[in-house]
Amino acid sequence: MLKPTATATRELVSLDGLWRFAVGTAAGDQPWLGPFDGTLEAAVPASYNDLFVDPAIRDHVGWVWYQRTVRVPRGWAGERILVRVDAATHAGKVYADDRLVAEHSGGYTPFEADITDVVAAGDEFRLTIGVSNELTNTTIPPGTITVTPDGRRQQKYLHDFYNYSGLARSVWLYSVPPVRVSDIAVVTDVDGRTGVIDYTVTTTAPASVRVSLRDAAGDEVAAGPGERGSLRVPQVTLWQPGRAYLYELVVEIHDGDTVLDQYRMPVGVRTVEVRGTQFLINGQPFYFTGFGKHEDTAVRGKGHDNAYLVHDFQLMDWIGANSFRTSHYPYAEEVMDFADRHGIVVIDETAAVGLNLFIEGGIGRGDKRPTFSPETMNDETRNAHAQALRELIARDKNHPSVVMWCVSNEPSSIEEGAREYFAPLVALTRELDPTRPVTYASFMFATPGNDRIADLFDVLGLNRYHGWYMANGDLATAEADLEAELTAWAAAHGKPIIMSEYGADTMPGLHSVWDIPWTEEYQTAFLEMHHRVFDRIEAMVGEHVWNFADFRTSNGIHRVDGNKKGVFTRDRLPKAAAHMLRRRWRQIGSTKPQAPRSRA
Ligand code: BDP
Repeated sequence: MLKPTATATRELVSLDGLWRFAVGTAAGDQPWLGPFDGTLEAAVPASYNDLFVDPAIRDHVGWVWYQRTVRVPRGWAGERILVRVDAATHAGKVYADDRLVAEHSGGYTPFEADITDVVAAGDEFRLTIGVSNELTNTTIPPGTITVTPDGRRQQKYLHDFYNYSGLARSVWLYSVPPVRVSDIAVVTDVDGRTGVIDYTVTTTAPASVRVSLRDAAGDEVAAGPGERGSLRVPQVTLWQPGRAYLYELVVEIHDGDTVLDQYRMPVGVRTVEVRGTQFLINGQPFYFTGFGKHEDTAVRGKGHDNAYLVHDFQLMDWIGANSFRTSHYPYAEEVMDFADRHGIVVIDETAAVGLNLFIEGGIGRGDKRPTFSPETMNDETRNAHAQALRELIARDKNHPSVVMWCVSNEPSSIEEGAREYFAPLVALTRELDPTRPVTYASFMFATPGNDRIADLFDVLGLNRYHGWYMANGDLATAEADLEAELTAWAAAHGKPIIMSEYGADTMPGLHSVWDIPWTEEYQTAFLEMHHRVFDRIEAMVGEHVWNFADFRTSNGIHRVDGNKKGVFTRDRLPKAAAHMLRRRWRQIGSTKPQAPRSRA
């Protein structure tokens, strides 16, 4: 799905700002039929939960409503007119005046409505968007709705981060020509010093297509006619981690000399490959350093914010991180574009987090129901998961920064039914994108002996908490356990391993000369212990600390004002461990560190 953009033939109006807002039935039974009662207004983009002080809004389970008046630019007569919602978490319904024009499930991927037949150029219309935060056993991510004895509906879920909801990303009104480019797919390769760009253009009607590739100076370096083809760029400048270089692909539809449509897209030329226990980018072994992140800030919740985008990437640069994982859902497209432009490598994850009744919310034993069964994660769940994969890959397939798809975070891969659930999803991922490796982040109770799905994947992602949830406060035991575990995984599969999560909750300002959990010294010693072990294991190809920053969670006795495993606080101040990571990562760059030779 193409990102809306302004070109010679397309226009774009941002609908971000303040919208009228109402919760549940406060807006009436059919809120789209007229202006809401009440005076609430909500910011878009932002999660709505923390904007208000009313707990009834924060804890509401079900639909909320956003509304505003929109004027269609008068020059748009004869064009197709669309509304694009970058994200409605977790389900959305769009109404133009009284008419339902789009519905969508899945909280982190975009959808759009063609409203050409409902509105007119130059006129105003009422745009109403309903957003539901409900999670069930057939949504991705899954959850359960319970009712308290006094009749309150409560949303439970199997992940720890807070269930922020609303219009957390931008909403757009845009125009496109009737005959237009509806999709573009590029796959890049390198042949000696020549870059190869295979492209496929999809159009809404048979049309004469021409593509042109411009370098960063704007000079055409390759061109071709037709809906598909292969462009060759002699002396190509590659997209490299830390050294991004982007060409621009200009796709045009012509009728004689008239340009009917034009779309412009950045393209980075790079290759990705798994060979043995190595992860190669442009043929060079790549060692991932960085974080699992969250889209999470005070007040705006998961609302996209360009200031935090810039600042987070500045901090990743400061600390020497070369990569991150979009734990635990697809991030805003602005983030992916920024990673493309700044050479940050991304592992792109679906919102399939919490497919696990064996653990709940990270720790603690859950109930004994099976995770995969008709009553729990079933065929319908898998269909929703497949749809989430389709939409993720449709949206992000052209980003050079994305080097791997992550199908799920911490599924109960040890239970009966896990393989039947995951094998078709991995096959679907490979069919949709044969070029990128596929991974999953495995949970701490999975071992090479009991895990049923690891062999389906190219790279093993391990989320492990030796020294935190296990052997808490005992780093000597943790070190031995971690080394034994990594050695066993490496021996069992002969695949590259990324530590996709390791981290310790840390309260900034707590200090100790001993190994006392929650202190800044403990977080540092905990991470250093991991690094010693990683450097001794050949199959390790990366380390992603959990988490970049502290983040909001649902309530629970093991959470103090949220999850505190951040290397930065929620307002992005460094804890002591940040300085240690900075020394290590800036020194190693993207090259796997070698363990110092033993002093035998
Ligand atoms: C892991 C989850 C992650 C949690 C983390 C934790 O993947 O989302 O935040 O544990 O408990 O199980 O800190």
